[in-house]
Amino acid sequence: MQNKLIKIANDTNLFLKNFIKKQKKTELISAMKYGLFPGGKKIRSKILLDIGSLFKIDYKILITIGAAVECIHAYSLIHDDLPCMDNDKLRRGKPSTHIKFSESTAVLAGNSLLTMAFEILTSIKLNISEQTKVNLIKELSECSGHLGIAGGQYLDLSFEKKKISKKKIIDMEVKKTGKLFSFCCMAPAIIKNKNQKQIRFFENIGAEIGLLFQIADDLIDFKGSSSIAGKKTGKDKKKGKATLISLLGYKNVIKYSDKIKSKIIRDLKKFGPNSKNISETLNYILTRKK
Ligand code: GRG
Repeated sequence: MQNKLIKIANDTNLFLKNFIKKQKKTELISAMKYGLFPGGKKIRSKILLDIGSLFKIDYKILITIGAAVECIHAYSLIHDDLPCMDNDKLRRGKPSTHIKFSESTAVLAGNSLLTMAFEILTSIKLNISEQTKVNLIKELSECSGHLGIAGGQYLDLSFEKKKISKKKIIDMEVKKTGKLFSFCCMAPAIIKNKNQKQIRFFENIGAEIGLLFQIADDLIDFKGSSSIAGKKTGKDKKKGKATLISLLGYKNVIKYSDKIKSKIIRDLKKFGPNSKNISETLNYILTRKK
């Protein structure tokens, strides 16, 4: 699994470096690159490739779409660390972008990575039809805005130091973290021109994977080591974050996440032997230390 992630990271980073190289140089590029590279685990791209393997979609197409997703992900991390959001000084084992540069530069570099994601999806070299590109852009913009990541982040911040129900915590986590995973699961079905029912099936699988991923992230914050995670741990309790751990307790959350994992694996089995790829990724997600 680790080797697969390294290959995905190398291929994605190479694509992004070449993409940026072809653009005119600006003062924001170094802050954008700082937020993007070395660039994290690339777990969203792995999910995209796993679901893509169920539909036998070309690797290069998936790496390109994954690169767009990683730009939005990097943007969300840059903004998440800002003093007006979670105020974190360490990310991916190095000073957060606003610490290294400045707050205004971090805001603008983040915004530029968001728009670059859509630029990537329109690129002529991405070998899918124009209509498919439009469909992907529509879904990705919905997943990123107030119905998705930005809306989820709003809820996350507004839930601090309050008693929040399980349903509301799940809704917040599915928006904040799950929506980008939903896009990764929907994209292959969109490329294959599947009907709305099938696309929504994959959207839901992505939401469940995202929830699982967020639970694992919360477990790392709860029990993990800061030096291994590359970011400060033990923050959620201090900030009074509404998480499933704070509501249900550690043991119940582990049971709950195992149940979600089994359901996802059961639901994807009908797609044939390549569904083993997603099982491998889910096991990684739940055992990861960073
Ligand atoms: C609209 C994109 C957008 C952003 C503005 C700041 C914000 C609103 C949203 C924050 C969303 C956020 C940070 C969710 C947490 C998701 C999460 C668990 C991130 C950690 O992902 P990893 O572990 O990171 O995949 P690496 O470093 O491995 O890439």
